[in-house]
Amino acid sequence: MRFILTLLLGLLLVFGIWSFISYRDFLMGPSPASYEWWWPREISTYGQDTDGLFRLIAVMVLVMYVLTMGMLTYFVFKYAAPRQDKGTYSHGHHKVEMAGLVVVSGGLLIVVFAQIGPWADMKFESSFEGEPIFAEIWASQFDWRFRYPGPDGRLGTADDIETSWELVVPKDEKLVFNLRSRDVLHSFFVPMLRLKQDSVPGMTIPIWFEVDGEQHAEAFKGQEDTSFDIICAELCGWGHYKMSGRIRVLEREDFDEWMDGMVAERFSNGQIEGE
Ligand SMILES: [Cu+2]
Repeated sequence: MRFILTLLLGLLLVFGIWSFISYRDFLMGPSPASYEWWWPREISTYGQDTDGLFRLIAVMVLVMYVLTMGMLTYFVFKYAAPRQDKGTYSHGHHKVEMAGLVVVSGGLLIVVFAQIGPWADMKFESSFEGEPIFAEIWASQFDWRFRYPGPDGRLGTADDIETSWELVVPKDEKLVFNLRSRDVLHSFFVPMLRLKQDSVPGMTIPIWFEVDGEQHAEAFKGQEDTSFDIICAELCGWGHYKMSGRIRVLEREDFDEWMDGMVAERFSNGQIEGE
């Protein structure tokens, strides 16, 4: 029994490390070429920071896992040995417990300080102050809708352009969006941009991203479809599973052309107010 238990725990330890390293075979199935370790490739300007944090935490978790599983395996083996002596009562070891606490707190402090910069860059308004709102992103059960300001450059007017499913954006520009919800909590998640933000009914939450043109071209080299996924990352109701969308990235000129086409299509009978 002792040997079987030890063997099983040891196998679990090895399997844990194996699945951590070759996660694709366990979690992702056959992955598209644009996948890296644990993630699709990042193509946004702050993607490297997010990945750096992810790797840091992942490695810390791996170390803790190996340490605790290794100790568990060893102690199960050691203390399951048949012995003649009586059981003893132990009140623990103060110094060892303190050392464990200090190590764990130290690890958490490293994470705390490592994330301050990237978090501020991604979430604080100071990093996009003064930038105009590029578009509104509306979440509702169960789709994404995008509202552009239209020719007058102002949101909430008669010439606004609304699209659903597909968000079209220019590359290499810092774009600020207002994220809003029509009904319940949703979460706007774009894995390739390393962007995730809850949308909350009654709140207007500004978010931003900038698609790095070179990285985008690199990630989709040789592929016809260069758009990528939007996912709802908040269980928002029965249709949560189908609440998806795409982001299509264009050069600025092509984007303007696309926008002109949208305007022409919507208002071809000259119905924009004031015209
Ligand atoms: Cu949702």
